[in-house]
Amino acid sequence: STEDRQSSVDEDLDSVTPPLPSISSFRTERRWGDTTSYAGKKKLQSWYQLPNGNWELGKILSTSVTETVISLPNEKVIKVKTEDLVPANPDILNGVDDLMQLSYLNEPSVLYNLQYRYNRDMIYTKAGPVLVAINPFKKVCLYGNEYIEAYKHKAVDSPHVYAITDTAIREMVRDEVNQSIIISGESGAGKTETAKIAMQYLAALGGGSGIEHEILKTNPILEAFGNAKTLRNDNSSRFGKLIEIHFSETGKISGANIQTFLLEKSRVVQCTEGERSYHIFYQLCAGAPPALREMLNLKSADEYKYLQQSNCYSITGVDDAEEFRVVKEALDVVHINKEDQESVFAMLAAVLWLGNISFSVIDNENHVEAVADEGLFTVAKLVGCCPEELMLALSTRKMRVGNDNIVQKLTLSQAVDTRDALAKSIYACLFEWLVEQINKSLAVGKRRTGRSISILDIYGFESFDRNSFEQFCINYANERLQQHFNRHLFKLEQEEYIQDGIDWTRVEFEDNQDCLGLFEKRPLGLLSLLDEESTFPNGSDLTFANKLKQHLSSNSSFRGERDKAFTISHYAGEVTYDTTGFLEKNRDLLHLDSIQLLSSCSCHLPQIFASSMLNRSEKPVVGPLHKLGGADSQKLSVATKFKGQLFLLMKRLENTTPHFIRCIKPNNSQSPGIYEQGLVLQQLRCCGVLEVVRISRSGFPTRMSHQKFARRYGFLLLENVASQEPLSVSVAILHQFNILPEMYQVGYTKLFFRTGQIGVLEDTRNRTLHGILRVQSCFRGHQA
Ligand code: AD9
Ligand code: MG
Repeated sequence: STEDRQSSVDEDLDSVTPPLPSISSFRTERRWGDTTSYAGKKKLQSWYQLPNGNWELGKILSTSVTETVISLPNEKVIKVKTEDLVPANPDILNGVDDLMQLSYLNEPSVLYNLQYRYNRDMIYTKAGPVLVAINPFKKVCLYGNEYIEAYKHKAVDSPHVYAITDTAIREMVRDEVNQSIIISGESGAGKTETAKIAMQYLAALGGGSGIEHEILKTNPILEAFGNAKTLRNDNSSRFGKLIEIHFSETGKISGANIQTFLLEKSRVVQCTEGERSYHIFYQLCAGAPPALREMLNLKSADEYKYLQQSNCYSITGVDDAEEFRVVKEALDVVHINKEDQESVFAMLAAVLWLGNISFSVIDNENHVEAVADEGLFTVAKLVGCCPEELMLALSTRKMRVGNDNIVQKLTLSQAVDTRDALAKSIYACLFEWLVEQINKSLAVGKRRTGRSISILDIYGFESFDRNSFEQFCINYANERLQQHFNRHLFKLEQEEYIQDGIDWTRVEFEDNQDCLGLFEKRPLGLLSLLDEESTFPNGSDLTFANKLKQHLSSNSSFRGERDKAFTISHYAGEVTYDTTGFLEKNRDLLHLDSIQLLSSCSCHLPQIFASSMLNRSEKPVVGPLHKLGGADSQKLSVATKFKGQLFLLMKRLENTTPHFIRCIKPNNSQSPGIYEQGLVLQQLRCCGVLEVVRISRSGFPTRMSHQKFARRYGFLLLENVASQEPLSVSVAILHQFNILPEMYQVGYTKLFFRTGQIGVLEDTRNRTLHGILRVQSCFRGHQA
């Protein structure tokens, strides 16, 4: 409710009813602090920023226009410039469960409020319509059946994922509109856990048909195949996910559908020190029973080159063998039969063994040939082809020159790239195929009602020391989601203004359309230029970077940098991208030879993969490439495919009522109890929480009904007003205090104020009240 964002202060102060303050005012005084020196002073405490950037709460000892003396929590007393102080909220507002209730909505106050709650395991806080969730990095006692029941029956109303999910269900039923729960935040902030908590609530409320168990079991499968240990998160999702849960007319779950985005395939073949490849590889190596081991010629994880590079095989507290059993059980639940499961494991083993295939130089032009060793034979057996064909596919490339077919031998680096591209493609196809099978199993029954709740768990904004193509795509997605977020909030605000007859054209909102345009404009946008350059056989990262500088430098969100780099000014901050590898990653070529090899295999999965690759290559977007470059397959570029997915996603989301959850990571060490202010602040900026605050401030954020306003400030009037009607009294007050016309608006039922306007009135009111109190206490003193 935005009726009055200062409500808790008001209620407290309202207990002092003018003009005759009663004894109950004593309670109020005590809570507000030292009353003897209160009169004439505006604030008791203020935020002071230490040189290290952290904010400390200072008690004000004395103050003038230029200088203020404060005492800090460590008892130190210092003299500071008054203008450097940022107002702090009264203690009574400590830990409010909606940030909008704070009288002062500045950064330190927001940070402090979240920290206050976090220290008490209250990890959820509202910021107006948004739910902020701070990762506790420990078990907190907030979940399970008791809590679900409590939220279901509205026995509790503190902010929670359950509460927001409950609202989604109710609004779906009430308005007959599909709902979405949009979860964002940076790596390790708790998005995936939050999504699971929301699913748990949906399953509990909409369960009954049995399909909810299947839906919950998709989590261990997707996490095994799509999550990996990274330096930021032991269980990091390397793909984005939208799960749409369908409901029947009676409110029961009737099915679901999962869509995934941009799996990080490069991890399969290369991985940074201390990180791991996808969990499933280690689970298979640790947990496969003897018969399966023998069939796949499986070794332990540390015998595979792909897994060796990062020198990390286990995760503290995780038993990969046990996880393997969990995944197998989950595969059973989603109806993937034993035979298919075996094929899946065979593909995984094939990928691992591919990495062990090595090459030897065969001539003095550095051409190579795959070595006919255990690796080569095992891969051939696992995919069902003859070893010679595999050898050829990895060491040569068929080309068409004019009307002739020629065979070109590959150099070592070309051969390694070909091998790795094959491994990546097999894995990515396997992932897609699994999702497809899961979707078949979860398919919505015939009696579709069209009602659904979608949960989006997608990578948040990323800004590292070195940012590449992946960050480019991810941040583009976030730019789109941010626009969706802004427009939604804007709409909410606008509706409230219109409802109360306020001229909302005077409310200004910033949009990130400029930055989105920079990506999407055709032909001179980042994505178009990238695709264009990707089609040129002589295009390189350098020519791409130069082209960007040539065409985009006039755009205010773009800046060319030295060394093939460029900077984009995102809503969440500037990010500099290094174009190294952009073209190759965008082209993501798999040679036709490899596709042909897969399609000739006797096992059914490789055949399916090959045909899905060929199907995709039918749409020639990265066009002229094959004509110039040989027999390479045509296909959609990665960026274009992603853009298409994103457009469909946005279209789907636009037809839903959104609910936003912003996950925050309180520290970088994945440990409980540590709250790093700077880190949190930066995330609050990136995920738009401070934007919510800003948007609400840029409008008329303080609202008060005519009655309440008249009651609260009426006694300050110096002259009698002819009418006692609340609106007349209110207008008289506004005039007496010279509140400028552009600083407020009069609605049908409420008065709307710009930020800070009510402060003047509050100060006068408080001074007047304390004057009255002092007179009274003097009076009482005399009597005694
Ligand atoms: V990534 O972008 O996929 O790398 P996420 O998904 O944002 O990331 P994730 O949900 O995986 O983060 O959370 C990281 C870890 O934080 C989990 O493995 C838990 O150990 C921990 N976590 C997150 N949320 C909670 C929670 N509500 N309660 C307890 C939590 N632990
Ligand atoms: Mg995740």
